[in-house]
Amino acid sequence: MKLSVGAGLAGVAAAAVAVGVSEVVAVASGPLTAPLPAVGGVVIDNVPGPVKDFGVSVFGVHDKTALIVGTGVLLAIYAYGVGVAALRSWRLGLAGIGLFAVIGVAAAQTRHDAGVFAWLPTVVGAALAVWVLRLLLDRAGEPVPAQTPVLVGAGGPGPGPGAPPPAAPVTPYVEDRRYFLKLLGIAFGAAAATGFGGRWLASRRAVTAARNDVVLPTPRQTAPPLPAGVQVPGVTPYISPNKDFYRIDTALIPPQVDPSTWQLRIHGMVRNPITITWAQLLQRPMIERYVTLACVSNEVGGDLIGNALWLGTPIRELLEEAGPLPGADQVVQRAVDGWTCGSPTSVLMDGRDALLAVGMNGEPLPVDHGFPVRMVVPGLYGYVSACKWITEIELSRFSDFDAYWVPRGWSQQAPIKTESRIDTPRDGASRKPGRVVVGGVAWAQHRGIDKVEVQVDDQPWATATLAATVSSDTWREWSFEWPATAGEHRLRVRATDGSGATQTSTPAPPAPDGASGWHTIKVQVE
Ligand SMILES: Nc1nc2c(c(=O)[nH]1)N[C@H]1C(S)=C(S)[C@@H](COP(=O)(O)O)O[C@H]1N2
Ligand SMILES: [Mo]
Repeated sequence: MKLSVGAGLAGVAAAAVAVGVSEVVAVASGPLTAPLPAVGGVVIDNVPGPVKDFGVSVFGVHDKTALIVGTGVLLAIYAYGVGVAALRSWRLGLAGIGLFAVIGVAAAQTRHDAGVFAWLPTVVGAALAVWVLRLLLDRAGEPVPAQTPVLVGAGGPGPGPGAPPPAAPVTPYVEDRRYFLKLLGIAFGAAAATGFGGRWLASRRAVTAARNDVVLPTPRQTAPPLPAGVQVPGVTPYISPNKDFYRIDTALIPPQVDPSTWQLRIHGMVRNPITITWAQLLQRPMIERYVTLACVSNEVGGDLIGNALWLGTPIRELLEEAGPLPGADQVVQRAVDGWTCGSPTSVLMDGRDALLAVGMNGEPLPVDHGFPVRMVVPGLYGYVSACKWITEIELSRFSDFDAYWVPRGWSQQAPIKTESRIDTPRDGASRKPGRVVVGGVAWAQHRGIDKVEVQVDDQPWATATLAATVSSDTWREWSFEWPATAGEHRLRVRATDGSGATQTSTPAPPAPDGASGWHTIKVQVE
C-alpha cells in the first residue's frame, strides 16, 4: 500500500470513529447534536427549494437516507484528504480536524434539541479523531516527518572528541502492513459499533416507551363503518397501514416529544389565548375520521399519498374558544423543531373534519407521523395543513407571515388538486389478450370523486366502476374491464370531482402548488 493511501485511510478511519463516538455522546445531548445529523439538518434547512424538490423527486421518502449517505461520503472524501495532508504536516492534519469540529459544533447549535452540551458530541469525536489519526499515521509504514526521531545511543550533551558517531535515527515502528490494517479494521469496527449502538440507545431513550403507555380516549363519534367493496383487488389498500404510510418532513431524526411535557399554545390574533396540556387534550371530545393525506410533491402517478383512520379533536372547536380576531385569515401551525405551515382560517372553520389528531389507524400517532399530536385537514396538501409534532398555533394574516415552504418557492395556499392513478396493470406490464381488469385510485378530498374515466389509445373515454367509499374526504378506488387486444396500448385515466370539475389534462410539475395531468401507462398485450 502506498504510504499516502494508508494515510488517507487513516484519515477516513479517524473520521468514522469521530462520527460513531459522537452518536453515543449525543444520546445524552440530543440525537440531532451529533455532527452528521446536525450538518445534514442544516443542509436540509438551507438548500434552495428546487434542489430539495429534486431530492424528493429522485429519492422520494428515502431522501433523508440519501442525504445522510451523501454527507457521509463527502466527509469521507474530506477525511481522506486530511489524512494525506497530515502526513506532510501534522499541523495541517490538526487544522483539518479543527475545521470539522467548528462546522459540527456550529451546526449542532442550530438544532432544535440543542442544549448547553450541544457542542460535546463533535468535540469528543474530534479529540478522538486526533488520537486515532496519530496512532494510525505512526503505523502507516514510514516515519512521520513531524515526529521527533529517537536517537539510539546518543548519550550526554553531545558527541565529544573520540565519542562514537551518533547512531542513525530509527523509528519506533517498522513497516508492518498487517498490523496497520488490523488497527484500521479495529477503528472501523469501533466506529460502526458506537455509531449503531448510539442510534440504538437513542431510540430506546426515545419517546417509544411513553408512546406505548398512551391509552387513546374513546371517541365521542366513531368513524362510519367501512362499507363492503371499498377495495378493488390489485389496487393499493384502501387504508394504508401505518408502517407503509408515506413519510415526508424536514426532520432528519423525528423529534422526540414527550407527551407529559407537551403543550399546545393557541395565540396571536385571538381574543382568548389558550394553552392546553396532553391530559387536557385527551379530555376533549374526540372523533374518528378516514382522511386521505397527500403530499404536494407527489408526481402524477406517484405514491406520496395515503389514507388512514385518524382520531382527534375538531380544531374548529378549539379555534372558536380562542376567538380569532377579524382579519386573522391564516392559522400558522408550528412544530417543536420550528417547522411551520399555514392553513386558511376559513377552511379550518368551515365545518369539515379538520382534526388535531392523536391516533392513526387505532394506535397513538407513530413518532414518524407526528407523535404525540398533529394536524390533519381534508382537502389541503400536507405542507399547508398537516403539521406533525405540533406545539403552537398562531392566528395571523397571510400578508404578515410566510410559512416554511413559501420562501422556498411553494404557494401560500394549496388545496388538493383532483387526481387519479392507475395501479394495475403497472406501467410497462404485459397481459394476455382478453378481459383485463384496470384499477386504481382517484382523489379530490372534501369534494369527493363522482366519476372516473379510462381511455385506451385514442378510443372514446369509457366510464369506470367506482368502488364504495366512506366520505368525500378519502380517495376512491375504481376498476374498469378492458377487452384487451394484441399490441402495445396506451391507457390514461381522469377523474371528475363532486363539484363537477374534471381533472385537467394540462401537465404541471409539483411546484408551486401540486402536479396535474393525466396518469398514462403503456401495456403490452401478447
Ligand atoms: N413538523 C413537520 N410537519 C410536517 C412536515 C414537516 O416537514 N415537519 N411536512 C409536511 C408535509 S410536506 C406532508 S406531505 C405531511 C406528511 O405527513 P406524513 O409524513 O405523516 O405522511 O406532513 C406535513 N407535516
Ligand atoms: Mo408534502
